[in-house]
Amino acid sequence: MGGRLREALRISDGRVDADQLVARLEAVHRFLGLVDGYLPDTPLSPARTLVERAGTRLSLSRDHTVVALAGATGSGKSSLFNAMARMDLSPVGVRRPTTGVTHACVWGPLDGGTRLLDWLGVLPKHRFVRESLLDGDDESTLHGLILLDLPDFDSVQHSHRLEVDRLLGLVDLVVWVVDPEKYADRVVHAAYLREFQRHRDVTLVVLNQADRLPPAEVPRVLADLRRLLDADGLDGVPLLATTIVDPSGPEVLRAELERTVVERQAALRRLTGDLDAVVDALDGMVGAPRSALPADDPAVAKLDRALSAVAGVPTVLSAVEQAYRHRAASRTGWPLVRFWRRLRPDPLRRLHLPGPQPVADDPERALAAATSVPEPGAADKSALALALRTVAERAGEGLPSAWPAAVSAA
Ligand SMILES: Nc1nc2c(ncn2[C@@H]2O[C@H](COP(=O)(O)OP(=O)(O)O)[C@@H](O)[C@H]2O)c(=O)[nH]1
Ligand SMILES: [Mg+2]
Repeated sequence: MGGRLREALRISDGRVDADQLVARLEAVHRFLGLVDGYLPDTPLSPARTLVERAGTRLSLSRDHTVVALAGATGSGKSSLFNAMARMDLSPVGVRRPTTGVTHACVWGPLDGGTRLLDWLGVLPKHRFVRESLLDGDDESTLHGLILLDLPDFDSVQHSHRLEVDRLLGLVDLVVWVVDPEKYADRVVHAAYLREFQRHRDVTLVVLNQADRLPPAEVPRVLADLRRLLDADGLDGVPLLATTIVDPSGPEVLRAELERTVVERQAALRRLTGDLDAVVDALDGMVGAPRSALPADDPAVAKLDRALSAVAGVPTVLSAVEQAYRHRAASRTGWPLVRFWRRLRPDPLRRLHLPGPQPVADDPERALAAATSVPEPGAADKSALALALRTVAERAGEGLPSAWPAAVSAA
């Protein structure tokens, strides 16, 4: 699996094919079903969670793109949210206690968006709808956008950070909002941006409050921020400078969001990034194809013998041999000897095993037969245990580390 498979499943122009994504998710689902009960649960749970989440996300709406504005306190998330909506929807504060509530604005008819917002956990009273019919046509280019204004991720309130982390795990695209003062903040980079390496295709960085820098300084700060992003493994992500003090200041962000919404790729790309991560993690549990142990493998032959011994095959064999002689003699030979032989018990019947006629159609007799073969001795049992262990070890040799124990247990 791993890298080559991933590359093969991407369409060459960077677009993700929805059917192929679904096929990959189904393959992981099948894999999880096959190993269920054999492998420990913990390493499999991220894959299980993803398969479920991806299934839900894709079934709720493929027409919507969920974009989150994330960042530190005061970077301007709420201001940009209001600027995109062209309405004051989310409270903006100079020096205020931060809010732990996520606000959402939906462009276009709500339709499937309602269930998506329920799933995202945005409360109905914090949802707004921008219908282009009310504004002439200038909002129609954002149709399908669900923009979220997240709580501050550097909030002193633990619950706010939990809410941010929860939503960052669900949204399709993240716009990281930084300001000239705090753009190099260690927390932003170490705790968040670096974690989004896999989601480079659905990550956007905005240097807001650009008006607070002398115009000549803006390119230098952008270059510095770009260097930090490269170090985070986020090379190539779009980086924009915005300001809300000038009406045209947030337009670059708006244009970027319009492009994202029209493409309808963000959700698929996000899930592809997540899927790549879980597939890479499962890679360690999947080895090269292996053939079964050959029947003439010494370990298999030994197991064969040990199983025979425990099942009482040698006892039955010698009884069959004696019974053959006994029955042959009782049908042939001198009449007096024949009569005398008939008085002696048949060795097979002594074991409650049938005579020449088959027992398959008589379960009771079969059961009686089975229970009358002498119990295996301790030596036979321990020889069997040893033979089993050897076969399990041979079969598990060279398998990825999760498997040998599972093979032995099976
Ligand atoms: N000068 C300037 N101030 C801004 C800009 N964007 C936001 N602000 C101010 O920064 C403060 C924090 O903004 P807010 O949107 O509440 O940030 P949030 O905490 O990230 O939601 C408010 O006083 C805003 O008016 C900007 O582009 N330029
Ligand atoms: Mg805010």
